Amino acid sequence: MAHTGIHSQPVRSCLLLVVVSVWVQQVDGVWPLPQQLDQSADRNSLSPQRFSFIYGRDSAAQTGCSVLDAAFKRYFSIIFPDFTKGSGLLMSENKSIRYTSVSSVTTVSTIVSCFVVADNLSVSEGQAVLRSVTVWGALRGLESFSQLVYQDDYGSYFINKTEIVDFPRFAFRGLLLDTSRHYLPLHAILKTLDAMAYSKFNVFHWHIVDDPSFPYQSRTFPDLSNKGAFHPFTHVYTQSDVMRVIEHARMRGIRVVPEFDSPGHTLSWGKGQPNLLTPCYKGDVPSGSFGPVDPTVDTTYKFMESLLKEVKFVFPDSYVHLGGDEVSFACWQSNPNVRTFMEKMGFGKDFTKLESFYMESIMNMTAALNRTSIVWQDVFDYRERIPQDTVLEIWKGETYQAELSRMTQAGHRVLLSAPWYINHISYGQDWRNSYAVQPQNFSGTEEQKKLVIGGEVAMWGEYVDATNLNPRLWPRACAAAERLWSDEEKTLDADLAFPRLEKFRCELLRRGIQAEPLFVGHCKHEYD
Ligand code: CP6
Repeated sequence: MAHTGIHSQPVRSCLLLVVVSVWVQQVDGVWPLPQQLDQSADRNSLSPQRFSFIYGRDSAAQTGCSVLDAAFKRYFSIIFPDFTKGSGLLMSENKSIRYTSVSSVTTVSTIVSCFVVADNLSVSEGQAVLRSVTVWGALRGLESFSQLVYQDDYGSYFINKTEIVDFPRFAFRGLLLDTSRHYLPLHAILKTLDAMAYSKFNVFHWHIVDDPSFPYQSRTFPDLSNKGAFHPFTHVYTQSDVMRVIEHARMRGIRVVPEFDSPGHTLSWGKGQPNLLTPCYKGDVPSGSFGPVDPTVDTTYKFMESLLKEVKFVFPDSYVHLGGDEVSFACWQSNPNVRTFMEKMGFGKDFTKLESFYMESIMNMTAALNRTSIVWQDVFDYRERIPQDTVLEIWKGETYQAELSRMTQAGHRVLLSAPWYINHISYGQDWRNSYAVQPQNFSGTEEQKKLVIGGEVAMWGEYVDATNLNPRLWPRACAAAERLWSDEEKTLDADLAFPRLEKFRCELLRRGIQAEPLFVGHCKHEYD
């Protein structure tokens, strides 16, 4: 498999997963719910000593496929936590192990892996087969498989006979973390990526810099973090940190989309990049404070071009998020140079035109770098005619259905985030609100509905750091994960989902994710 496979994959990675002749007691035990799931009460036991993952004989992917080799090891540890201490070698030499080979579909991307489940009583039945067109689909199938295995009161492992056919409803299933309001240590980000994979999220939207701090250590402009981070050494993401995040994500089938939000939300940039921000005026004199990026000078565009070139080099994903939200016009208005520029450009007093002028220019840069822009809805709200392939992200809560209609009417692909701002908390089971969201319930044609490519859970960082990130994210983000993955018709009833989510939350705890409780109750295993 090509090392950069995930970045060339279409976001829409279809997955066909068939688990046949597998054996289990907990019916409907998979979160998010698979598209088709048939489970019988036939239960088969699994023996950790005799279990291994192997590649199907005809699979295009074989040992040496780094993503799946590593996933086999991870999922063995997840399924059998007590049996992972010794050697990492999982292959058993037991003769009773067999595998079923399945035909390959295409060359590079075909993966067939075989679960081999050896059972003392019926060895002939001791196997499970996972078929997928892509490596990424195989990862999702391994996750589902791992959720099917359970232990009885004596610690024996079981799995019921199960058949699953599965694929995602939406191609883009994102989670936003904000590392500017609070610095999140690398391990917190990596752990979040683990948990994302458990819920089948596939995009990490890294809102890496913003007003309060600039933790990204740039090679081209080292002063941005030297002067703009909370601390120049301890509160930064070095190039090697960023590479670790990207690689950790890739191994789990997760893309990393960086956001360099401008022209607003850039106060921290100004510390290390003189003359980038607009000086605000009080009457005829500079007040000493700064506003958004100064869109009237060439140096700004030269800087942005260099920065975006670096971003392209460092982040291999085809998407770059350019922000464009919440630009305050007061400072621009106060500045005489900006006012002169406005007159020269014929913008009158309409500062949305100035923002559009700036955004258009950096969207063009991004396109010239062969990257697709994602921008917040404000950019569309100010100027409906923007490059057609730009993806628009909706964050304003009140009006999101109308916005979905307007944006898709204009032919744009859209991401929905507004109803999934889970940095907001309230008393009670607020996951039910996330669960009730229907991203395609707006007035529009079938063609328009198809332009909704997915959505994002947003965890803004004003009140969140590594101490409370996990319980605030999990299991609340799981509700959106199921909405983005599963069939709408089969997931209408939150009461039906509740016991399955409770169980998944316990599974997250077992895997070391400190997910908060949904309500009164207990897990079989309690963790501190
Ligand atoms: N930071 C940036 C933020 C927000 C946005 N952009 C935000 C706005 C409203 C709420 C939560 C977050 N903190 N850069 C909006 C996209 Cl409720």
